[in-house]
Amino acid sequence: MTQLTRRHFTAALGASALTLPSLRAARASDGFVALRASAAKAQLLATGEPQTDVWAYSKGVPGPILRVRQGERLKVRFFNDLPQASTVHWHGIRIDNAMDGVAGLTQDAVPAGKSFDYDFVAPDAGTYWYHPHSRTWEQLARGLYGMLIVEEREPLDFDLDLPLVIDDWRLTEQGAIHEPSFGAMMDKSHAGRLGNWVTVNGTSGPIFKVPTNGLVRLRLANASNARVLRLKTANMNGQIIALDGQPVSNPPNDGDVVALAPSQRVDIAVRAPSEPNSTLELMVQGGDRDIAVATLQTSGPAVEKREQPALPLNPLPALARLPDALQVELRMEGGAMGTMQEAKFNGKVLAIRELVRAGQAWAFNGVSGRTEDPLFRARRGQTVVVNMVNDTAWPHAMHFHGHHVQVIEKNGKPVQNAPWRDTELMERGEKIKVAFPAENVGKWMLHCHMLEHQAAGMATWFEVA
Ligand SMILES: [Cu+2]
Repeated sequence: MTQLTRRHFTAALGASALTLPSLRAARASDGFVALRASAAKAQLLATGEPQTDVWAYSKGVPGPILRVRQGERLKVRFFNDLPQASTVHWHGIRIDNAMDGVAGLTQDAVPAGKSFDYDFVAPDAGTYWYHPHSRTWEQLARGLYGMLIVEEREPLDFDLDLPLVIDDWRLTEQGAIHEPSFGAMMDKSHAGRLGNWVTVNGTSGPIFKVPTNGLVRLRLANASNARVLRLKTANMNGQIIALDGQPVSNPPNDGDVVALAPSQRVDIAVRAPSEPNSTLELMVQGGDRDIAVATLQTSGPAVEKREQPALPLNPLPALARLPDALQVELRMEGGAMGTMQEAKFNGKVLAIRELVRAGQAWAFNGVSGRTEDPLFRARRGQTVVVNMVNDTAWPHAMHFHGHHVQVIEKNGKPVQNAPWRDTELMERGEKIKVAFPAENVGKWMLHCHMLEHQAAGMATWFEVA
């Protein structure tokens, strides 16, 4: 990793176990849970070092864990006490379109001082998260995110359910959020806003107590603006059981590294050591060395060993016959070291120099940024195949709203039984065909989740009618 400092390691020592508040009990009489975005302080650096001024949901980084049972209704009253407009997007949920939280597409941004009621059913069990979809590149980087856990209809037999949100912050030496670089073209046109400080659940190098010999369900989410986290799982002897909320039976095996792109999630079943006070470290691959970002420490007498439960599949619609599918081309262009000469922006063709002056650096099919017309319109129930070509020198994390998609072809080779994901990581130069049944009516974003890329042009939308 480029800029992670030595201090990170020392800061890791001495942090104690911490649990996140859950809002399950805190409901108003009308069933709404309050979620308030405001300025707050967070101890991102080690204890004793300065606190950081952040923006947070209900004063916490991350915000409260929202838990709901599969098929049940989640009602959240969002209050905006930020100095700017905001929304809440429920990432990965196959949601009612009006509740998707995209400013300017599915709702007006909620002005400062106002509130908005989100009210929806979560059809799929799994690990999801929430964050703003308005100036996301700034609001997420300032600390606005939280986990959304949809529990299986029948509780699964794990000894511990442990949601961990990993974030990559860009901080000054005093621990302040680095503000001068917000929106910097250097970040927009390269890898995005990479940070220099990693936290897990808002703490640097936390230690989590886990039951000795217990079976732990780790729910990992990447809340970084742009950093792809490459998790090393070999030392944990863990098994991937879900990706982006959806259970997987044949997890991708790429050595022992799990690439977690911005916004992606992975659930890992981990068997804790059978001796008390033993530790397992969650390692992230760095440039020249690996970094322990969190520690699991066994505590208490050994619990009886239990069988690992299988995750029940979610009711995803099946893919209809592909020969009848709507075929969509999506060529990704631009960025530093790219070949893009010009692109259309706000209806006008601009040469690359003019684009950059307008804060843009990327394009889909020669068009930079969201337009009046969608990339494509699909009929409800129609299978859509999107042929995504990454004609840039950078990786991208392509996020589909309201749907999960399946890779059917990679670099010209057919792929069988790929996992269903809401975000696909594409390495430079890669070509990926994804397919999905367009079953969810409405207007849906399709964008890169490296947030500076999204802000600089890598954003479009599609409509299901
Ligand atoms: Cu990107």
